[in-house]
Amino acid sequence: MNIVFITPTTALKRFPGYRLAGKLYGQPNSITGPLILGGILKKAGHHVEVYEELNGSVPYRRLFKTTDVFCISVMTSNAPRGYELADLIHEKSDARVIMGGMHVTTLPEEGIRHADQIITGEGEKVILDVVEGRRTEKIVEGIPIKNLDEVPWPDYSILKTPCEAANVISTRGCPYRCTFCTTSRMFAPYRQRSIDNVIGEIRMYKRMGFRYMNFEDDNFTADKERAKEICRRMIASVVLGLDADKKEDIRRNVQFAKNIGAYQLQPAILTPYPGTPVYEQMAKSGRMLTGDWARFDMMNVVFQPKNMSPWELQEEFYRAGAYFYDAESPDEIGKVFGKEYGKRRKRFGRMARLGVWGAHFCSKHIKASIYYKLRNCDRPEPASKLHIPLTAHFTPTHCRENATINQPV
Ligand code: B12
Ligand code: SF4
Repeated sequence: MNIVFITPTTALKRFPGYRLAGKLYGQPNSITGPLILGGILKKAGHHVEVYEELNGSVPYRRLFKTTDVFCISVMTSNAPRGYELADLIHEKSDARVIMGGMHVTTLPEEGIRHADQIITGEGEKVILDVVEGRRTEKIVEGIPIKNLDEVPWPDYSILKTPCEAANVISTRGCPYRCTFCTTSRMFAPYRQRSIDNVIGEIRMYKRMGFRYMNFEDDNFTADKERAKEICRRMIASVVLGLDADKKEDIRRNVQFAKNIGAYQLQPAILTPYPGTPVYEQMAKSGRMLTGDWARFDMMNVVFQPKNMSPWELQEEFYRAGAYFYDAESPDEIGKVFGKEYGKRRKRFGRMARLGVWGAHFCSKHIKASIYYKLRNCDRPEPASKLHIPLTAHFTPTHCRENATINQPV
């Protein structure tokens, strides 16, 4: 069979200017689920191609004619585009559409309105049976793999869109349960790969000629001794807008990331994802500002924060970027990581400042823009008006809440 995996993305992220900024921020890289699942299908004799809309264009016209099964990988912010694609595929071809990933694991009833079948949770153990027609239920529950060393390494030979960095994920899930976190629920329980297995994968990427590799574990330092053994931490990740957060706390966290000499800052606005306790809490107490999934990308405020207005939080996000990627930082980065990184940082800093300027401009002058609405919204819409589900649970039984909910670490 001809099988095509697509990881969709929003219209904004398909825009060439956005792709360019993404390249300056870091090397194009790929979500590994489709590469792992595609690799399993290829090994079973199928022809597989994998595309990421974020990184390049997809030859849909050709694919509509030649593909038997489309597999769409759906997270919350790309769900509307994923559904649009699924409807288009059904209209233009006879291919089947299977969906999987974070969002449809949480809300399979929403996804199944557009797909022929949904696989919830981890797909490795069931993908072949579903594609080859031995499992025909509309919603198939994926089974978490106990021994991660059994998972095949991602197969980059089937990836058709640009990719300069290989993603290494040495664990799945996290021992904690922050109330806003999707992945600790999606990939439960927390599991580690053996260090030998991880090193083997890294060696393979070196042989393949990858110059860059990213550790993309959700909580790489959960087991500090193990983390030290693999490599030293280079990326600082900060969540902005927790109920306990005041502006000073956010600024202190960003300052900390700068003080430790982190190469990259990934400021992320707290995003109440369906399936998390924070989502239910916000939806039920009427604090959600929108039900437009495309805005759930951790760069837009979609809820009413406790200690500041939505726009103030959005501004703190911009401030964090501007402060971290300031005009002096390229020199410091250049000294530690080399000239090439210094230059890259300089270009990224400029693009980031341009983006912030654009968002501010829209917030003041373009009434139809989301930024204008955010700046001028004084009160959230009641959830009933937003048409969002008030509760959403991961369907797999192993993911149901059974642990104490921890505060972020
Ligand atoms: C690497 C990564 C990226 C990379 C590459 C992703 C890409 N090109 O789209 C980059 C940096 C570019 C990125 C970008 C973004 N990301 Co990201 N990313 C990750 C990360 C860290 C690892 C992904 C991964 O490889 N996981 C491991 C593999 C094994 O899991 P998987 O891919 O989900 O696949 C398994 C299952 O989901 C399922 N499955 C997946 N796809 C399919 C498809 C089918 C048909 C089937 C049957 C099954 C199936 O089976 C797979 C095997 O078990 C995850 C966190 C995480 N732990 O997953 C966040 C994560 C997916 N990203 C997230 C977000 C928010 C984003 C951005 C919106 C960030 C932004 N502000 O722009 C963008 C959106 C990109 C887009 N496509 O629109 C969130 C999504 C939350 C949610 N509930 O939607 C996550 C979960 C991080 C988090 N902190 O919560 N991301
Ligand atoms: S520390 Fe919290 S946010 Fe980070 S992966 Fe673990 S549960 Fe999720």
